[in-house]
Amino acid sequence: VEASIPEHLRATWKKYSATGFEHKEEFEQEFVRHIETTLARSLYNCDDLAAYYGTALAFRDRLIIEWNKTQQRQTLLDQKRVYYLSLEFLMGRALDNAMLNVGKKDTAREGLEDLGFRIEDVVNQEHDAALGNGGLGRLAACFLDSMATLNYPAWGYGLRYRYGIFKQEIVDGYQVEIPDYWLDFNPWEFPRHDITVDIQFYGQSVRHEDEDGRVTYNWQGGEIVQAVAYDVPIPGYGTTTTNNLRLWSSKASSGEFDFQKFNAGEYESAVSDQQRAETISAVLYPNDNLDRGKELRLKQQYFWCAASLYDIVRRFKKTNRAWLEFPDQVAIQLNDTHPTLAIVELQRILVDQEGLEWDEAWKIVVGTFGYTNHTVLPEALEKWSVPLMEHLLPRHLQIIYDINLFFLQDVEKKFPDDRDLLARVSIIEESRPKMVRMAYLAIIGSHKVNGVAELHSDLIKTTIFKDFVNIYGPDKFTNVTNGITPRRWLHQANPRLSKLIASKLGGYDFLTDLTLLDGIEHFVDDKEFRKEWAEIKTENKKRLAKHIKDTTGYTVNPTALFDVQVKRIHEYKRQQLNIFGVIHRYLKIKSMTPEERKKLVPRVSIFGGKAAPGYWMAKTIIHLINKVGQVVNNDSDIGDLLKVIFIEDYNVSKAEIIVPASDISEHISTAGTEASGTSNMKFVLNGGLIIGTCDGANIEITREITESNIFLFGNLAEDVENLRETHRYKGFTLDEDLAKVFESIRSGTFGDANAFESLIASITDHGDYYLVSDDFKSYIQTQELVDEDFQKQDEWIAKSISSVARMGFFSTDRVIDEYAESIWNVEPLVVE
Ligand code: Z57
Repeated sequence: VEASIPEHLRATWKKYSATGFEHKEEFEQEFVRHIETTLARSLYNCDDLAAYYGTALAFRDRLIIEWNKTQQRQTLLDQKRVYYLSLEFLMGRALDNAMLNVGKKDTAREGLEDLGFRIEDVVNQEHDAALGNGGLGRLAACFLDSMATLNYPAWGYGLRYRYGIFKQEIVDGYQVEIPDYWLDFNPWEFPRHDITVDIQFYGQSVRHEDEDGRVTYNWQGGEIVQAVAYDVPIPGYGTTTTNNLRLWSSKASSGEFDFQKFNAGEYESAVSDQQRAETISAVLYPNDNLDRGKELRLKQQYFWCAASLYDIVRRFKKTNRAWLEFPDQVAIQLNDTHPTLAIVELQRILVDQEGLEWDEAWKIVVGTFGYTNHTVLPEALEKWSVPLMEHLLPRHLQIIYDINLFFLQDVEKKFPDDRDLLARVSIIEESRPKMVRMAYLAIIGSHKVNGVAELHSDLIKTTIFKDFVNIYGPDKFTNVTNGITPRRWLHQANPRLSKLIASKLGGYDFLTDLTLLDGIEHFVDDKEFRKEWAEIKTENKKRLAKHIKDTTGYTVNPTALFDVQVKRIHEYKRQQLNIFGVIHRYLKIKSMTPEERKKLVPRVSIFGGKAAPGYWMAKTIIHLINKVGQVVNNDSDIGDLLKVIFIEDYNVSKAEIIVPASDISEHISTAGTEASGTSNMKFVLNGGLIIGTCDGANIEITREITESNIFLFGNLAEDVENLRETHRYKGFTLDEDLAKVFESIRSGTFGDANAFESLIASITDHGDYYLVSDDFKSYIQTQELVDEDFQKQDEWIAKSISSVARMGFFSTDRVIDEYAESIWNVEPLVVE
């Protein structure tokens, strides 16, 4: 079907082509038009929420116009494209970001003022797009921002969950999960009801042999679910490039539901078929760094991989190229092992549907994929049971077995008679039931494997993937240290700091070349600059203090030291170490004379983060933090010297308030467990110092900002294994001060002691796997150093400034250029 407008009619078309607003007056006009027509409201009925929608729609028009042009340009120039496959995109709010990226925030501010609105109130109406759990999902969102900013022809592919990560409420000190129904009216997505893919599940693989003896397999029967595309425009900063994030939504394939069943009176079954189909994209699994092996999760993974690959292959086929050129046109990056089935699906398409020979197809597959590993935690490494895989995806399991067979044959050739090696590297784990090891499949099906920080990339090469380094050689494995987008995490979250920096550097170029930040190092000794720097921090702390007051009722002193740990709650991230440290501080203050107390630095310990709903220990940690807060904050003997705050429902938009307000933040995982961490980068970029272990990206941050600007403590990764062994076989001695903390909890200081027994026992009786006791002393001592240094405010500010000056390396712009160069082999598009 020819869908394009005939040549001789195009002039008329072009004359009326939409352009979007430019000036304030045009913005106002568009705003009012959308309120009055799109939203069917009026000036007599326009609250902040309506104003948000009006503003969002005015900006959306601009984005979609540029989106269209970008897509046309990418199609016309037909360069190699990148596809970033991620089950999570933790986008946060879109409006503020869109306004800043297209450079029209001031225009909107003035326009909104003319119409009776404050831009901050309008922006705050937006519901976060929370399609992710934590670091991995937020990294994907930062990548999208950088890929668009750098003009790479790049698409994200994900799932359009009806429910994102749950909303957290704290009731009586316990976490309660509330569903996050966010799609009521989302102005940032465009349903593409014409872009659908039928996705098959179950059924059987049928063997067929033709007259020449050629054997083929065909996947038949089972059930079909339809994938519908929803597109989200991704504007780059300071460029017209507007890339696409395509999210798939599931629905029953007959459209509504089975009318035959319906007419036959089987109403319930007709409706339940439909509901079962819609269930696939209904909800994000709320686990971070944990694999639970649920069938619905596997269905989500295949549904999304199959729809995305169909789409990518369809686009490639339009160019009429030979299949061999596929890897020259397409790079697919796997964000963790969640999309590993895409490898198998592409092999199936090429062999079963396009009739390529196995070897030819496999070369194409391996040339196309890259795999990023984000964790070494054993409980997070995905494995799927063979019976489940066989039931849901019978043909894929066969292909996996063949991939494994050919791989093991190659290994056997290279390392003859090493049966142990074959068992160790087999994709199939010979357990009961047998399991498919997804990371191994991802390694074998990709041409590059990368970790996300230097230490982490070294660790995967020497531990979990050691055998594969032997087999493939070291060049297949590489490091790309994570980053963050300075647009959202500096310019948007901390506009005053961004402005101050721009005033010294003569403009905002640092936002697209973050290494330019080193220019502010010249002003470290500038009194006036230091003063303004400190004032901005105080302003940001006041803003957070207000949020704390509004949401918890507690009053905190903005001149106190703000000590922040916000991230998913996990034993390996050791929020328990932090709260035990807080209790230690509390007990110490209680035992001090009034004279001694005068010398103390008042501190506000701020926590935030969600626990996976089934993670009992993480929920216990949240409970303890809240109970400690109740006791300490209401202890009149303590006053401002210590406050303990748990901020409910930590998410991206809260991070934008919290991050710029920290004096010190905690990144204190057991060495060797946090692959990278990215909030550490956000805090330092906003002038906060950090206390941390030698783990993940903390190490590279230290290298950049120098050791005198960071508070490091604790055992090193290389010693962790030995310490654990020692605990297991020689028993272990509890740190004295930690013992006192436990005594105090057990005596009921923070309410029912039984509630916290399992948390204490995990340390005292079950081997202290995360080395809380081993690191306690050096943690406490380092916190004392923090107190001392904070009292020398002038030096503290100097540290803050020179740290920010040296953070250039941690921009996702650098990260994306590295992926493009060393893994994807793609070039940016030239955009006038
Ligand atoms: C997740 O957020 C991360 C790793 C995972 O395997 C899963 Br599942 C979720 C995180 C790491 O824990 C962080 O250390 C890292 O900074 C982040 O991924 C981005 O690489």
